[in-house]
This record gives sequence, C-alpha cells and structure tokens, in this order.
Amino acid sequence: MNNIEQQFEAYSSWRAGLFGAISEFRGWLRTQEIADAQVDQRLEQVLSTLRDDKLYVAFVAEFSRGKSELINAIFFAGFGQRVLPSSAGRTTMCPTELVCENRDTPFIRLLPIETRSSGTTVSELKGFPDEWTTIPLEIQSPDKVAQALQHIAQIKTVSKEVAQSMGLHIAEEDTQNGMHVTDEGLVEIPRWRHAVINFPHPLLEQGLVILDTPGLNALGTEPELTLSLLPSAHAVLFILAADAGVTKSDIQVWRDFISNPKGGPAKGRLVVLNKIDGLWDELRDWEEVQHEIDRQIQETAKHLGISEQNIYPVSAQKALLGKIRGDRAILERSRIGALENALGEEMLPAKRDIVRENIGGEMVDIIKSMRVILTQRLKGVQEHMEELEGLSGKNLDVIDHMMEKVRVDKEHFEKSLQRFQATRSIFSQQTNLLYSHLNLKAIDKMIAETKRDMEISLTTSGLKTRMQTFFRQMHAIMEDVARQAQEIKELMEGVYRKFQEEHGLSNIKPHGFSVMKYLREIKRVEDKHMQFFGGMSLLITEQKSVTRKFYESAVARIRAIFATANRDADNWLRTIMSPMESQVREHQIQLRRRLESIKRIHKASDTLDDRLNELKDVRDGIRAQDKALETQAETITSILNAPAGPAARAEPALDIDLSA
Ligand SMILES: Nc1nc2c(ncn2[C@@H]2O[C@H](COP(=O)(O)OP(=O)(O)OP(=O)(O)O)[C@@H](O)[C@H]2O)c(=O)[nH]1
Ligand SMILES: [Mg+2]
Repeated sequence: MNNIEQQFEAYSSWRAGLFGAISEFRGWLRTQEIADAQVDQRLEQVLSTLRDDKLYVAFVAEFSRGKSELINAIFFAGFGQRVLPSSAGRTTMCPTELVCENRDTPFIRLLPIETRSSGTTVSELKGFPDEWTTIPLEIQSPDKVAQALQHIAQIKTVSKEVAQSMGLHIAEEDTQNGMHVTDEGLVEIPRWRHAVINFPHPLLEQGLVILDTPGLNALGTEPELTLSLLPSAHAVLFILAADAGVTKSDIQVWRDFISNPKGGPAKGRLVVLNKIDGLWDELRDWEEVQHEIDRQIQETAKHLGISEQNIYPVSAQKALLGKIRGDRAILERSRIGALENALGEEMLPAKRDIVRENIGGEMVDIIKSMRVILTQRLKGVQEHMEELEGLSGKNLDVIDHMMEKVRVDKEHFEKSLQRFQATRSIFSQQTNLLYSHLNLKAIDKMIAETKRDMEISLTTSGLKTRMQTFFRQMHAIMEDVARQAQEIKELMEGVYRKFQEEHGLSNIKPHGFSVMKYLREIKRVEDKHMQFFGGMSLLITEQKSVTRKFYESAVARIRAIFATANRDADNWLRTIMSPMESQVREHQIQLRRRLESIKRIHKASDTLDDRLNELKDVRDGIRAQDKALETQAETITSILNAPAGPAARAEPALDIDLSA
C-alpha cells in the first residue's frame, strides 16, 4: 500500500465512523420522540453529504508531459498494464474523468464533440445519458480495455466552418495554439468532448475522481473545465517533463490554470518534474545524475517562481514498470514514493477539514437544539412537581385557585401563540422577498440580456465591460439577499425575545444567513474570467465564440452558485423557525399537562402521591435521555475532531465545540 492508499483508507474509515455515529444518533432520536421531522430531515441531509462525498484529483499540463502515464503509475499499476492510453505526440484528446459509480458495469461513456454547438455544458449533459456513447468495458481482458480506451485519443477532420461553429480555435500556423489544419485545408478536431470512465478500483469506489486533461488546446476550449472543475479540485498536479524543459506553453498553462497570484503553489497544488529517467546515463555515475536532476529542479523553480521543495522529480514510466514487475530498485529510482506521500498528505487531511467544515456546524446546531428541548422538558416537570408538592394538605379552595392560575397562564400563552401566528405571515412575506432576489428566472433574464448585449457589442473593451457589468449585477443581488436575510433574522429575534420574556422559554438566538461564500465564489469566477479573457487580444470576429465561452462557463458557474444559495436559504429558513416552533410546542404540552393533573386532583380521581410518582418517572426518563444524548454527542464530536492520520497537524484545524 502506498501512502495515498493508506491515507485514503484512514479517511474512509473516519468518514464511515462518522456516518455510523450520526445514523445511530438519528435512529435514537426517532425512538425517543425528541426530534421532529425537520431535524430528521436535516440529519438525512448530513448523511447524504457524507454518502456522496467525492475527492477530485486533476492532472494538468501541456501535451505529452506524461499526465496519463503518471495516472497509470500512481493509480492503475495494479491492473498489470497501461489503462489510459499514453503515447508520443498528442494522445488524450478530451478531458477524461475516472470514477466508480457502479462497480458491476464498467464502461466508458463519450460525449460527441458536436454537442458543443448547442451551447449546453458538459455537466448539464451528464443528466442525459442518451447524448453519450456508452461502451462496456471487459475488465477481464486488459487488451480489450486498452482498445476501448483508445477512443479518448480519437480525432476527426471537419471543414473550417464546422470547426468554427463549434467554437473551436483554429491554429493558422503550426506554432500557434489551436486545432491543427491539414494539407487539404481541413481541421483536425477531437472526436469527443468529454469522457467518463466507470472503472472498478478501490480508491474510485471510495469516492476518488481522477481527471485527466489534454494539453493546452483543450484546456482553452472547455472553460467549464478550467474555470469550474480545476479550481474546485482537492488536488491538482502540474506536470513538466525533463526532456522538454519549461517551455512557453508550459508557462502559459501554469499561469492560466494553476499558479497562485500570491506566489508559490496554492494548497493542494503539486508540481511534478517527469521523465527524469531521460537523465539516467550509464556513462555517468549516479551522483552526477542526481546532480543533473537537482540542477533541473533549480531551473524549474526559478521559471515558476516557487521554491525547490515544491517540485517532485519522478519517472512515471519507470514507476509503472517497477510496480508491474515488482522491481523495487527501479521503483526507488523512479522517486514516485515521495510524490505519492505528498499527494496523500496534501489531499486527504485537507479533504477532512472540508467535510468537517461542511457538516460540523450543522451537527453542533442539531445537538444543541436537542439539549434545549430536554432541558426545557426537565424544567417543566420539576416546576410541575413543585407545584403539586405545594398542594399537599391544602383545601379545595387553594386547589381551585391554583387551577385558575394555570388556566390564566394557558390563555395568556395561547394569545401569544396567536400573535406568533400573525408574525408568521410577516415572516412569509419577508421570505418571499428573499426568494425574489434569489429567483433563478430573474437571473436567467439578466443572463439573456448580457448575452444579447455581448453579441451586438462592437469593441473588445465593450465586451469586457459588459462581462464586468454582469458580475457587478450578480454581486449586487447577493448584497440584497444579505440585507433581506438580516431583516428576517431581526424579525425572528424579536419574536424569540418576546416569548422568552413572557413565558420563560430558553434563550436561543437564531443564527444569520451569510452570503460571504457566494460573494467570494462570484469574485473567484470573475477573477478567473477576467484573467482568461483579459489576456486575449480579441478579433471582433471572435466575439460570438467569446460570448459563447463566457456563456458556457461563467454563466453556468454563476447559475450554480445561485442554485446553491437557494437551497441554503431553504435550509436556513427551516432551521431558523424550527427551534422556536419546537419550544412553543413543548411549552404548550406542559401547560396542558399541568392543568390536567390539577384538575384530576381537584376531582380526587388521582391522589397527589400517584401523580407525583408518575412525574418522578417522567423526570428520570428525561435525565436518562439527557445522559444518552451527551454520550452520542461526545462520540460524534470526538470523531469530528480526530486529527487526520499519522501526518496530522498537532491540533485539529477546526475545533467543534459543543459546550453551550
Ligand atoms: N522516458 C519517459 N517517457 C515518458 C515518461 N512518462 C511518459 N513518457 C512518455 O511520454 C509520452 C507522452 O506521455 P503521455 O502520458 O501520453 O502524456 P500526456 O501528458 O498524457 O499527453 P497528452 O495526452 O497528449 O496531453 C509517451 O510516449 C510516454 O511513454 C517517463 O517518465 N519517462
Ligand atoms: Mg494523456
């Protein structure tokens, strides 16, 4: 087992442990009648987040640097031969995802390049299997698998007009980036736009997704890939080759897709110097070879403006060979181990932090609200018991009086409840306003307007300004959302406070709805785009293709951000009401119970002692539930806070704190 496999296993068992503890908690809540349907649904949401958890690793480089070979070496040596096609010249022609959705039916699924004409994004098309060509893989026959995977390398020739209609960039000269033109004046284009390989593999089955990309050409033509898939990948490996050095187009890929404006590689970004076996020279001693490798690393570090420790020298080819043959000496020389260690250590602890961040807050929230309910129940029973104890030895008049008091309490509470119902209608007006800001139809309208303006824009700067305006609009909408959410929060705070003051309900504060992450995300899409289009000197004849690129990538991303914001707002609105509602319900039950027992004693149908004993049982039951809740909460938080693996930092990155 290499380090990635070990780290992955540790991560998977951590995740499974968390999943188990949360499922158990959910089952327990169901049997105990503490949680309502909403809490149950929230827990289901948390569990499905854990279930669908994915880890993305992308390989990016100019063509022929050995991306596909490196993927074969790191992940597929166990297959006994090359899985992904790897050969001299351009090989991988379309972005290729390796996943395991279903281990029993391995296949390769290919999206025809013609789908580009429709302007539909790849992620949208994933919902329509009919648009794809699916070829089953016979895993028992490595040759047949290799043959089927050759599809990734397929090209076809079309006329220039057809290529242009698909928004593909044509290289007018051989030195240019773009699709190659044959002697007959036809354009060679990839046959497929995207490939998904469903392959049974232990890491893929556990949620790893590997993304192999073609060289610069295709990176540029599928903005969705570069602007959405790559930035969100948990790890990106940027590959250079020792035989090619650092060329102009390597630098372009680095600058456009990987580098961090703050200098140095960003988190989870690794730089690989591949093909070091080319420097192995029988006539030189090993020390000299190492010296030469070090020299190339220094050179590379200088070109990229990063430190030497960030560069991993390897030989993908020898690593694959060493693994398949079980030859330790070659494997050692390939230096693949150090890269695998770094990858495992960068990727998995970071991934754990992300999961922790995504569900930790929600779990803390749910546990706290369960605590509030139990505390409130306990308080109610105790007060009730005291009340009854006070009745001991009292005459009917006193009991009458007491009954009257409880009845007044109950009526008073019911009046507040009516007021509460009235605020509900204000609340729903306010939420409608919030939803009107987030309305996807309205966003679509703005998108359509942007598109129209861009298409009739006459200058490059006009195009760019229009794009900027679009981002500004999106920004402004989010700010409206933030203001509206704040208003809703204040409204709820007022309602909460009133209930607390008048009826002694527990002090709970509704939490706010933060739009920070959407704003940040919109900004990131904007920056990436302005960088992407800003560097281009556009011919005005290209405006249709620029518009389309913008449309396919930025717009798809922005729409996705708004869709997420809508979903988050739904959840927020549910949770902001839910603790309030459950408290009110609890309080109402208690009032009824108090009234009922005093009535019974009044009618002498129960003795005081019977009633008190009954209440003692109820109280003990709640105490036991409280204890059980603490045990479960403890289990869940200790898993959440567990440091990640052997290489973990001394303290967890995010401390989930359950103390009230
Ligand atoms: N000597 C040597 N050759 C390698 C190594 N890794 C890859 N190659 C060769 O380099 C060529 C390109 O490798 P690929 O894996 O196809 O490169 P790629 O980056 O996927 O290229 P595209 O798919 O065209 O973008 C192939 O002929 C490989 O055999 C290595 O470590 N050493
Ligand atoms: Mg390749």
